[in-house]
Amino acid sequence: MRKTTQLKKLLQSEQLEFLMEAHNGLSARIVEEAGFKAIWASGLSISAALGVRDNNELSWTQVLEVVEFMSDATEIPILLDGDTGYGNFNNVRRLVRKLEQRRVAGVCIEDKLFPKSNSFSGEEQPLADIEEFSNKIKAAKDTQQDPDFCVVARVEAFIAGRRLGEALKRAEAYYRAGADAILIHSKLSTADQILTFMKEWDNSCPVVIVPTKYYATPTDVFAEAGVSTIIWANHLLRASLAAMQQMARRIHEEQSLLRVEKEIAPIEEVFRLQGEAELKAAERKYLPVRAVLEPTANGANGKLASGTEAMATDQTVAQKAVYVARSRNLSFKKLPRRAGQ
Ligand code: SPV
Ligand code: MG
Repeated sequence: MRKTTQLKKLLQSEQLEFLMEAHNGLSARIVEEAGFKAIWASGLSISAALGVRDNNELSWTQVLEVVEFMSDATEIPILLDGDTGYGNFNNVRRLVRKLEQRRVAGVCIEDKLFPKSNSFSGEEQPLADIEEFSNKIKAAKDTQQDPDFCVVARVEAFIAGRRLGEALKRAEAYYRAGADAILIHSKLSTADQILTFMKEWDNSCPVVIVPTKYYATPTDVFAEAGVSTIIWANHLLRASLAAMQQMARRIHEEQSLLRVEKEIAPIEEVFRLQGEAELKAAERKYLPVRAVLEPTANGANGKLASGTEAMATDQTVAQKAVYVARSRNLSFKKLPRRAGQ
């Protein structure tokens, strides 16, 4: 099933669904292996992982490059946190075209102004004009080639200190403009704003939430309220921060790897997550073989002609080398050709 279709089905499913944050190819693969059905490519996490602020300090093509690595590394769909769309309707159109080319399943855009700030930082969060933002949504929907590409409209009314009426008015306008789902955001430590929104929302399209600040509310409460999808927005980044800070301090203090080696992932796990096994299999399939002669058990020299090993430039030469080695009772092994040979 196409990634776009997977994401659309997830947003429209009857049961509560979950997206987990990732910020690069490696974390995206970890999310997929953990069993999640989809990935949230978080603007906060991607920018933080690159050491910059979540204030559009990354250019949109830099974000695109990161999300391309994530998309290549996984088969589950990715919903990109596209901030405000990096400009006006025209920038959104170009973004959607580029995301589709990279097999990114959807984009979420928020009704703030470029350059945006993270929703949890500071009080000043100016909102976009409703009509202008609705047209951005419309432009995105008109641009997509794949009918299942998803555009999620994020309502920041509560973040900007506005009331329920404003949140509902915006959500309805964005739905009418073609949004596949509404993301309603809140920075309160309780879920009050979200639950009152859900009571009034007429369920015309699915609702997505990000319970980073109201994390103490049990997940069942959201399911009962009719929420479609929960985004765990930054938890892999924050877990890795804690692990890296602790490990850097330990190794700095201990000036030795002796005690820490057992506590961290083995190098082989890094290779596995990078997909080393696939490359090995591909080498067996695509690289010409060479026969290497080795001394036999009785001490005979494995030299074939003047060299120490019979290099094969193609299969036929390799087979000849193996044949000669066998006829002289020499042991041999076949190795894949190394780069430059
Ligand atoms: C992100 O993950 O970048 C988000 C969610 O936009 S939040 O940080 O809660 O604004
Ligand atoms: Mg963001």
